[in-house]
Amino acid sequence: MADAPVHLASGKVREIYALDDERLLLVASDRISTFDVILPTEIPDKGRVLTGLSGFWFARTTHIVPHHLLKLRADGRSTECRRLTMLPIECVVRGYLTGSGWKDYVATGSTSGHDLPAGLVESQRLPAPIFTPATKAESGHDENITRAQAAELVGAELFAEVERISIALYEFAAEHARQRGIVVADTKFELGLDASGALVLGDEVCTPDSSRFWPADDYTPGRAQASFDKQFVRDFCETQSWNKEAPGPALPEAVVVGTRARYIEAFERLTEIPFDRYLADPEVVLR
Ligand code: PZK
Repeated sequence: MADAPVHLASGKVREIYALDDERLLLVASDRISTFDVILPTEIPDKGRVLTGLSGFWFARTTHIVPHHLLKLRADGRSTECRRLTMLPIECVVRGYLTGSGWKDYVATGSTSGHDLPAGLVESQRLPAPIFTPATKAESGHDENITRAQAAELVGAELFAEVERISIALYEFAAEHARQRGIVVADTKFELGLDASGALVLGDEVCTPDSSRFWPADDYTPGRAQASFDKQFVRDFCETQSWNKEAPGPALPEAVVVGTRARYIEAFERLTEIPFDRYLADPEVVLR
């Protein structure tokens, strides 16, 4: 018999286990966070949607970079992956000016050392996607760093490759998504090195948790955009007298049902695979 997996770490909504010296098990829960707080109510199948989407992107981007995925388990939320030595930076790519990139721009006219044109408005599409690395904060918030700081952390040669790969991955996914009515405003990748020193894509890829997904049909520059996946949750939370500190409010059934439908809609639009087929055989996303 195989040994029971050893729990290594908990993310906000995922767990990571060691299978052996070479392999990890990533398990995506149905937990949901908003305003950085985990809510007491789960969204059924959310972890499966995110796991399936990541698998879909991994399988379709091997012309850009190899990935860590070895197997999608039958539960649809667990992936066996190769153990890597993760780089100490978050590889963030922004195609649109929002979140901390927008905040940095308003304060300084630049973000992560990219001098941007004057007069950009909130949520505006950038002339070209930019690489805006961040540090991995042990607890709490990642901090944007300049490209020069990131190059110091990983070395100039590796940095250049990481930047090129990250931009290429974002361009591929954002173009695919845009054709299917979803704007991927920005996204975060995690890359690592395998035993031979090759760069490998890890973590999750272009999911609603690692990216900002916006519905393309009401994209309007000059204001904040609705979230494709979490808008019902945010709208509900705004009706509550909640100070945005833990614990967050429990979600009504209608918000759970509506939000689950949005996750499944994102999955089906992007993969063009019925979610039921994914549940019957998760590895369908890899073909
Ligand atoms: C790794 N994380 C983040 C994910 C968590 C934390 N292939 C890999 N090799 C070595 N380490 C990691 C990976 C991956 N992916 C990823 N931390 C380590 C993370 C999920 C749950 F608690």
